[in-house]
Amino acid sequence: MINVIGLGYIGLPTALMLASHGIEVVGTDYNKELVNTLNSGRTTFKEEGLDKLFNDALKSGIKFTTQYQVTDTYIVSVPTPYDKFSKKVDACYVNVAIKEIMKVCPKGTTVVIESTVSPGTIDRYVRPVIEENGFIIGKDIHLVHAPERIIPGNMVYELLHNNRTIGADDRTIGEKIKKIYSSFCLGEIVVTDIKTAEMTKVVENTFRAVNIAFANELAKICRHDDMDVYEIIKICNMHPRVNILTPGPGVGGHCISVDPWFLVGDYPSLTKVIWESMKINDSMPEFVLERIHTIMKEKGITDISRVGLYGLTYKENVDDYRESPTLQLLACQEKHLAEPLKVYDPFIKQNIVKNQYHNLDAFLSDVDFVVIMVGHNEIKENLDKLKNKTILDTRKICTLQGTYYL
Ligand code: SAJ
Repeated sequence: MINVIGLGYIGLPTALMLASHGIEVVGTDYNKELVNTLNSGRTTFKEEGLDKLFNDALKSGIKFTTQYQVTDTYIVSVPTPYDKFSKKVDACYVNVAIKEIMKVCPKGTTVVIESTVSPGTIDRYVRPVIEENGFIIGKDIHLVHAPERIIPGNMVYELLHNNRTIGADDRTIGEKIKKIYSSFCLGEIVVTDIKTAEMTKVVENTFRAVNIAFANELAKICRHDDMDVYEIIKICNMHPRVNILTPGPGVGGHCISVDPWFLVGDYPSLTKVIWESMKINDSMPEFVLERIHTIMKEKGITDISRVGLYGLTYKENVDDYRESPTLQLLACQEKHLAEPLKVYDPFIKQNIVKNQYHNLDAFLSDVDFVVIMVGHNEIKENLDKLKNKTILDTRKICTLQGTYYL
């Protein structure tokens, strides 16, 4: 049996995938409400194919509980935030999980850490905790790091098809865990050591962050000198070795906007490009705010209460709003003591900010200037409703005449 610890965006789909491929799985989370929701037959977030996977896993007998189980294999998928001041990874949730596992696990257990951690985290923060509790690593507890790579918005497909990395102290244990993931994973699974696995995951997300920052910097240069950044990127990308990403209103989510900071925190004198890239990405919400004010002046719009932000999530067609550019923009506005702009997002049902709407038509009837912060399918299918409005499109999805871009 496998006990999956942490039933969030990664732990839940992983547990469901294992269960629906014939493995006995118990999912554990400290959050009672979340466990109750799952036990009442409902998933806790929206994702293409997740409900079907959930039903398959239920039929296969998956269980959800707040209790840690007595078993020989644990998969830990808990958050790893970064310390805002030191920028270093904060492994406190991983350590809580390890301590709880040690209270119940039999000798010879394998603990697989899926949570993203910076290189050396397991050496520095996890091994000492295990040893302090009298366990011998490699005998009483085997350690494995198997970072995930799935992208929100396409998680179920990517869980099945992405290549994976497994880092282990002991190759035989690595191969044993590879066999478990191979029960559903159609991609190639590479077995390596733990520190290499830690580094590859952080590097992958840092690569993307740096490349998004490059696109964002181009957007700023082009705005400064009145050039069309999208046309320029389109043409550049026709070169066989150039593939520039898309500028946007900022970088959100719990991965690309977080993981590169781990490297900055651990190697401050060696991470100039990464540090600058993170700063550029973080500056984008304020850049959008400045664009809003410039356009208002140009169009003679004086009433800021008639300006609205479309989209609150960190990207299109997901319901995750952690670190979202819209929240960053609102925080920036708050610094200037301004009344928050009106906001609407079809994916966010609860009230999380002031002046939030829950219906597109009601939102549109209260604003004259719409800022598209997220390119959800809903707005793509309703662009005709934006006719006669002033539009700032930060995602380049709107082709209506007169639309402003980044
Ligand atoms: N963004 C841009 N321009 C782009 C691409 C993205 O502005 O060209 C923005 C998005 O709007 C969003 C942010 O960047 O705000 C991040 O979105 P994303 O779609 O690039 O990535 P995530 O954070 O949803 O998922 C990433 C993925 N990592 C990589 O592609 C290297 C995913 O594979 C990882 O599993 C995930 O992080 C994770 O959990 O670490």
